[in-house]
Amino acid sequence: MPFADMDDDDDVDMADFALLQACLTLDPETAISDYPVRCSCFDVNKDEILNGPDIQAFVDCAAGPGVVAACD
Ligand SMILES: [Ca+2]
Ligand SMILES: [Ca+2]
Repeated sequence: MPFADMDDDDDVDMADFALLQACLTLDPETAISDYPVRCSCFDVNKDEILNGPDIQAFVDCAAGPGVVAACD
């Protein structure tokens, strides 16, 4: 399953982006380990914060609604 497919429908689209955005707007003082559990899946480079490389990885993975994502 693609790391960015947060709603488990095999694509990476705006619905998944909405969940990334929700994670991005959490209190920046909060450690990612304290985020809702799936937010940590967006931390692709595992540096414990959601930042530019993670967002770029999402963008690279996103294809659109109904398109099976090609990343993992
Ligand atoms: Ca999805
Ligand atoms: Ca990160």
